[in-house]
Amino acid sequence: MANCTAHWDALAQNDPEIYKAILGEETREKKGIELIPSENYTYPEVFAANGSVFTNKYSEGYPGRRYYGGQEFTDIIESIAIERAKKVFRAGHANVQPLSGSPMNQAVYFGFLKPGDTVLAMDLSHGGHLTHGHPVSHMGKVFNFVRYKTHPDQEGRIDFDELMKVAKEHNPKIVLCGYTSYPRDYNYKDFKRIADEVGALTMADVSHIGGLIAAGAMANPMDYGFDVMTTTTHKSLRGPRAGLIVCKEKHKKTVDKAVFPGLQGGPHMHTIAAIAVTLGKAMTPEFKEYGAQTMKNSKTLAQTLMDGGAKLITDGTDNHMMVMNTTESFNLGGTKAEHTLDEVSITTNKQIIPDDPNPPLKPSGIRLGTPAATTRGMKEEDMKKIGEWILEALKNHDNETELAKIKGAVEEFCLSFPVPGL
Ligand code: DSN
Repeated sequence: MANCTAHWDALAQNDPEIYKAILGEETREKKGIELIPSENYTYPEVFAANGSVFTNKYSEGYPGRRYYGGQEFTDIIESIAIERAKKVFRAGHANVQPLSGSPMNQAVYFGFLKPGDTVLAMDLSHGGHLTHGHPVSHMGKVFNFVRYKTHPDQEGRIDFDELMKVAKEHNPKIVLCGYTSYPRDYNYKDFKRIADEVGALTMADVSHIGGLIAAGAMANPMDYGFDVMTTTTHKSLRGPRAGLIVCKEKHKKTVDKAVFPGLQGGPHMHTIAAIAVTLGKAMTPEFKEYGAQTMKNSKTLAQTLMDGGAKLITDGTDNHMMVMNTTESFNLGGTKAEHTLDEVSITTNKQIIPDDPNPPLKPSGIRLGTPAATTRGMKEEDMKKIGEWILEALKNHDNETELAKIKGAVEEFCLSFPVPGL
């Protein structure tokens, strides 16, 4: 078996600059509270699989149909990963080769659409993602994306009347339900009804909540008859950095051909081994508990922030995340708010809010979420403390003494919550 200690010794000796930066990142991850909703701490078993000999192997094709020899073990791990993904997400077929979130979504578009075809997706400032057709993305240049939005008066929920109107007007080929900053539940039933009415395919990009779906803490679009679902594997799912696609059995050929040879070459077999491990973990009672706790933590953090005077754009949360309008709450732009929290070892990210008058690098808010903190074992009472520290830090953003005091308390608190695998 590969000797991990020898690997680290070799790196320390032969490339101390890189080794030191890795150690620095380990320390940063241990002593701070990670609240970026798309980040998480993975399992020791995932580190092992990800750093394994599969890094050495080329395996274009799919199990039993490869373009290179020596595939007896790659076929085993990819077949296991496929079967586990099908089981976890109750899907007819799974493709575990997408290298990450962007190629995963691109493969779906290229598989099902022709250039110029129309996709109906969420407006970017209301929670959509770059790969849902932002004009700066290649996808936005190749396909015609039309938009739906959230409703400002209904706790930020999707405006389904508007969605139906836009769908009827544009006859999209795909109706896409998926977000990167939408704190409400995804209403799959209404999406399916509207897509059926205009004869469109249904696609869900559940990258943020894939783990919560696997844990049974949130609804699964495949149970509502969706055609395709995509998810990254490193967010709430707690796996390696990658993506996967599940779909109805009848779409197997389209999806597989779109990923390889359509878009990608050699799959990253070390990552696929780690995805298989992740999906094995996702089937355990502990993971079910993790999903439920992540949601409870999110609700508690949101309530603590709102009780302390913070304006959340949806006045609450139905999932693992929340978006705070820091400009309205504390007269503090999102960039300054993010930096202030960095100063007290609480990591968040600046975030545009619906129809933000400010640009993405200087937006009006921040985004926070609980998957990573929950992985470390933090519970509701810890969320209350964290919420109080956030409020204190934002209110005292120009008081260095106060910020230093909060940072000390945060770092001491973190010591009692070990990071898995470190
Ligand atoms: N970067 C991811 C996020 O933070 O939501 C999406 O790709």
